Amino acid sequence: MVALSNAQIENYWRDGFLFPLRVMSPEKAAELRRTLEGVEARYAGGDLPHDIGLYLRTSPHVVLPFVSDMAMDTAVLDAVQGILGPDLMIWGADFFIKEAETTKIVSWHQDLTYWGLGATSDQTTAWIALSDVSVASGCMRFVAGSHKQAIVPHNDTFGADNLLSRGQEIAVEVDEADATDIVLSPGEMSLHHGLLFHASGPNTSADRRIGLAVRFINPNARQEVAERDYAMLARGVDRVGGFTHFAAPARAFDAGALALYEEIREAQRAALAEGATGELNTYADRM
Ligand SMILES: O=C(O)CCC(=O)C(=O)O
Repeated sequence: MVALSNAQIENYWRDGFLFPLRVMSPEKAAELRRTLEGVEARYAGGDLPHDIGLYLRTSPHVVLPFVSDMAMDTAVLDAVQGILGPDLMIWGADFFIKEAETTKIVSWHQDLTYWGLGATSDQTTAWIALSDVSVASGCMRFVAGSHKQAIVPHNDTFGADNLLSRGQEIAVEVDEADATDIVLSPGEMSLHHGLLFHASGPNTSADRRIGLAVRFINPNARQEVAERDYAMLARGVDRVGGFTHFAAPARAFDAGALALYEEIREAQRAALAEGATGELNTYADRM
């Protein structure tokens, strides 16, 4: 696999993001999409403790082997290693799915606002496209260089169309004209820093827009709000030990993984819910 070039690494730290990076073939992306849609169909009947939508939206890598495999794919890890170094852990993962011709959006926000990890650069998000991700289908939009500021104030809007837990929105002016459209083809990915101002619009296209956001940290990251926190070691070693490690699931939704899912959800909710001015969305731990 091809590691990031020095120029790409410099661009990431200058802009706060990097794209497009091809991490798998279009055929492989199509196969993963079929697997995802098979899981959606198989569990639509509600024979799990929570709605299948919750498991996909928050931490699917804990309960679904195809997601942990996707997150730990060599090409993905090689790129992330260029940013975070050789020791990599997966702190979280989220499918962001916007159905065809729907109004769901993501408001302008900085990821690190509610993660309890502080304003650290020891994290990055790898967002992997499993469908066409265009302006029409509601691609992400990034403001270059905005990761160089601290965490700015956010307001909770709790908007019904917002995919975020509190509909959190940056309270300062964001100049939309400065934003870059992060257009991706199936099998491509972007990387973004957790302080970067970003948002995404509605899906006006005739197909679903599907992406998996994998939240990587290195062992220097620290959970500052929740009493304990969890991470999956993806590469290298953890010489710091600030996170409880767990293994990738062996089978979809096995009993051990379902129990672990609840433990992680409970622990991470403590950070996500801190200071909330209302009830979190139904998918209470949406980030
Ligand atoms: O998928 C989207 O539209 C937004 C995702 C996002 O905010 C993130 O991955 O941090």
